[in-house]
Amino acid sequence: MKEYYINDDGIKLHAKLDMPEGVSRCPLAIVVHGYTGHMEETHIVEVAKAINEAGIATLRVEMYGHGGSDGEFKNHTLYKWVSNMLAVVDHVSTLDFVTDLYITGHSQGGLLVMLIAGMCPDKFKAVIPLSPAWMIPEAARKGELLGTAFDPVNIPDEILQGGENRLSGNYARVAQTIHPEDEIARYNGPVLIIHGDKDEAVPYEYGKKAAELYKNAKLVTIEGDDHCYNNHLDKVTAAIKDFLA
Ligand code: FER
Repeated sequence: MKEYYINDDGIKLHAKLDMPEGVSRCPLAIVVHGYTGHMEETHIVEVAKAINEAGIATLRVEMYGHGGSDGEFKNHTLYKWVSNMLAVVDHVSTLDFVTDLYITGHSQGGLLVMLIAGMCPDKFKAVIPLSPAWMIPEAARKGELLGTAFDPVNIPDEILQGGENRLSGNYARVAQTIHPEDEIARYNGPVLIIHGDKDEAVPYEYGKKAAELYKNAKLVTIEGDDHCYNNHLDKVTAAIKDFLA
């Protein structure tokens, strides 16, 4: 494992590179966490391991305001994450050992994967949104995020208050301008979507709908599983290995 930082115009992004065994050149998959997440969460670690076992290097990265990267959680927005991820894509494009690129991300990281795939449709051999939270922009336009209501026109300075997970109104201002359907339409490559049908945070219907909208998507439903695959993570990793084989 190699640990280092990727620079997004002065913002340091924490990264860990893991190589599969016994290869000098191989594909690489970028792996990203969700909202309040980080690279050591069990589902992120296990997904990365499965990808390594498929002979593909992984670069786990943490976005603005998360894990060991720069920035305060309350100031993170999807634009900052998009800027961060474009810097990560630029970085991995300079790595000599890399033959092909993949990208996977969980929840808000799955939404990020969908946006980046639309922006860089030429870069990836396939993309893997996991339980993608692509309802966030629509929810921000309606004025309800994480079960908390706010005025979507007169957005308050903070939309979530108190505790560690305070969140600036700018999160909602940014999210309101994002239209994931447009980015879905811009990516024609292979897509694997994995979603638990008992997801309490991102309704399963969004995974299903995204798989219908993509031109070339496969949906794997994890029956009886929740947002972070606490019941059947083995089925998630098996589906990823199967798809990459
Ligand atoms: C929301 C629902 C889900 C939301 C964020 C999420 C900020 C993200 C979940 C995740 O990334 O795990 O209303 O608002």
